[in-house]
Amino acid sequence: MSRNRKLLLMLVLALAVGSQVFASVWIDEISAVKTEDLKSYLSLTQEYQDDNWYKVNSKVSRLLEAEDATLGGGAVVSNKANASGGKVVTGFDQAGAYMEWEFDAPSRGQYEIWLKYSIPCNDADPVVMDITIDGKHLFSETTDLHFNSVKYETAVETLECVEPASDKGNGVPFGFIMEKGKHRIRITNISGEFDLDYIRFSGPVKHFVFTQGETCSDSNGEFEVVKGNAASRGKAVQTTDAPGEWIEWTIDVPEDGLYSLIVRYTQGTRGVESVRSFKVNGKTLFPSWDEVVFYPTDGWSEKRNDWRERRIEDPETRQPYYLYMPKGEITIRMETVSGPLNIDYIGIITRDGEIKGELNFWDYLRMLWQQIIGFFVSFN
Ligand SMILES: [Ca+2]
Repeated sequence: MSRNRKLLLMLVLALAVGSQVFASVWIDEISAVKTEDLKSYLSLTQEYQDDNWYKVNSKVSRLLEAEDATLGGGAVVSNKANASGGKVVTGFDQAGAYMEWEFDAPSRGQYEIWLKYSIPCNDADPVVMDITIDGKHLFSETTDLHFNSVKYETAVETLECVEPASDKGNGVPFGFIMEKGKHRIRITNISGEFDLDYIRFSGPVKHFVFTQGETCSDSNGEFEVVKGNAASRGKAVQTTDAPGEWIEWTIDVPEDGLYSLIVRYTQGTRGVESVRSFKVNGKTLFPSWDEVVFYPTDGWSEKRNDWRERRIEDPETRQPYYLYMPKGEITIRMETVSGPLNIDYIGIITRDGEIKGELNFWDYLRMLWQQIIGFFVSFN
């Protein structure tokens, strides 16, 4: 083989190897872009259903302390009284700050992710973050998640679920799919600031806790306990139409979470709108709580069941207000603005909670009896 031929062969070989290397790098880059071609959560729900990704049971609940995470980008552990574990992570206030946990998923399924955090002041900018699981985004929304929307009396401490920003407080929280076993969960700051106490992985949290209307304290001690057909335990409290008179109940919050207020009531005077103001722990949390309107039900539950359940909602969006309530006792105060109103019970309920009022055997028997009487009255 001549020298020129050898050189030519070497050149051909070099070109062949070089183009191979170039091609594989190029293909890697293309596929990297492809994995980031993300779909929205909504468009994935059918796929999730087809692949049997069910939401995990509400009893599955795992709490990971922020202070146990691997930290970077300026995030550091700080002591804080009253925080879970006595510590939080601060310095999550600049782009690129991150926290990463290893989460051992107890079963295959869709997990809700909740974050317990506090913001520096009432009107702080929302926190925007990015969440990856095992280094990947599950759906497009995880690159741009907004926090800081839930109100509570302290205003700066909240527990919030990762959910669609457009649908805060009333939508379906995102489900993060994970196979059983260990996963790396990382949150990265895009903008804003918060101190994180812990992160919780769980199924939908369900609670409904209520107290009897008649188990209350009031401004003049003269609120009358009345019998009500189909009332829980057969009794309710009659609140007066005298403006400024109030009635107050105490409720035990079973676990830290988001709850709305629920009232079972009758208002049997036609053409009258009864108005009440509400306070939780002595504070009016929303401007509309100064005048909550109760429209007439069909009667006072004297002959049949006229009770209605109602969550206290935003009058504009008609969606219930969700409040962050820490475990422990709270007080709910209702003050008369105008009109009469009977209260069977008042309670707090989580988004997925089921309303199951406590009707006993005698309540059901009384309802049945009223129905029999009603049948004969209408028959004659
Ligand atoms: Ca903590």
